[in-house]
Amino acid sequence: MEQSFKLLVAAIVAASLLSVIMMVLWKPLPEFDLTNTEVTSTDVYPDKGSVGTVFSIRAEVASYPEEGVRKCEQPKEVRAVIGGEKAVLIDNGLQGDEKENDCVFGGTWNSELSSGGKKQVFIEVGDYSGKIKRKRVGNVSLTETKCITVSNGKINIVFIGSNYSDPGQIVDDARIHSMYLFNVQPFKDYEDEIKITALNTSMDLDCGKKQGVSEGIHLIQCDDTLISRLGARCGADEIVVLLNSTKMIGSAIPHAYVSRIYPEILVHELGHSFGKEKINLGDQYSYGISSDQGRIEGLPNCDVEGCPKWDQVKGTSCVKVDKFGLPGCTYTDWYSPKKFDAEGGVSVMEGIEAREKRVLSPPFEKVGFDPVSEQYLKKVLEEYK
Ligand SMILES: [Ca+2]
Ligand SMILES: [Zn+2]
Repeated sequence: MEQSFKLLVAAIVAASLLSVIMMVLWKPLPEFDLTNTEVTSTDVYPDKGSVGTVFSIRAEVASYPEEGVRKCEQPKEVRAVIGGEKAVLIDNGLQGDEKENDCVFGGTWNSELSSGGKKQVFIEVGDYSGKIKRKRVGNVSLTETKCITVSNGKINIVFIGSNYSDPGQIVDDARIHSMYLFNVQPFKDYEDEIKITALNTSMDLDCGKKQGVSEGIHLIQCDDTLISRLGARCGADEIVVLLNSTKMIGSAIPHAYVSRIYPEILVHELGHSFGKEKINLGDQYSYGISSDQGRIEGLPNCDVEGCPKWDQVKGTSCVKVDKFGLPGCTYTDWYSPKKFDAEGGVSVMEGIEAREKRVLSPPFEKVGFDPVSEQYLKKVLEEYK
């Protein structure tokens, strides 16, 4: 008798423990009624682009249980379906969807693995029983990313656009930039050897500012891994990144980056990036620090006192002061091959001052390289040939 009583107590204790555990583990399914749910406004940005473009999608999904009542409930899933590919949309305030739990769901779709063409866009809302409500909300057009030959030759300079709204625009831009470049020596002499390729993409190459050599100087930094991969697709020897911006900006290393409306700045940046070294030509203006404070070990167009590097090169000298009146060629203890001369052949590596403008069209500033820089670029071009 006592034995069975103990067993009974043990059984009751076990059963109540189990129910406590069950109560902790078991959560009721959220209440969600698909029948009253509507997909109202939607937004897909951009509405066209090249393969590889990341699209942002927003959709408003709300329940209308009775006249005049709008509720933000949590469906099991809200997703966009674009050309058969799915992108989950979330209402947590972190997906470009405005506030948390405000019926606006957001997410992104990376078109990298898609083919070109017109794609239908649907928004799907799923409930907890597996039912789905589907609404067609529009289309996006995807352009195949292609390497388009602008001019023929062996040394391949590939132009890649960042954030272009029209992927085809890059072809026209590459043509204008290269025509300008072919007016500058030594590129002029190598026009027949240089191939110009444009990659028609509207991808965002994630270009932003980063801190430069000194306070106040900003450089451009993009997703260079992606850029190198895109360039390799077109067999690039050199890559130029055109930014869809009208700001007077340019930067170099490892590629040349420039606003699409300033081919003058491109020549300067290409001076830095053109060639197989990490830094090729240097800035012929002073950074305000000496060479033992800096990280650059040597530059073909800057030299120590006496300038032994170019004492055999015609038309050069050994100049202490840059065009801003400061001593130095990159570093304060280095010298330039040519004295600044605003009238005559200004070396573009002294720093470029372009006229402020709004569009990519002539007149462009006349620029050139000094004999030492020109000779260096010629050597690089010969090595590529
Ligand atoms: Ca939201
Ligand atoms: Zn520079």
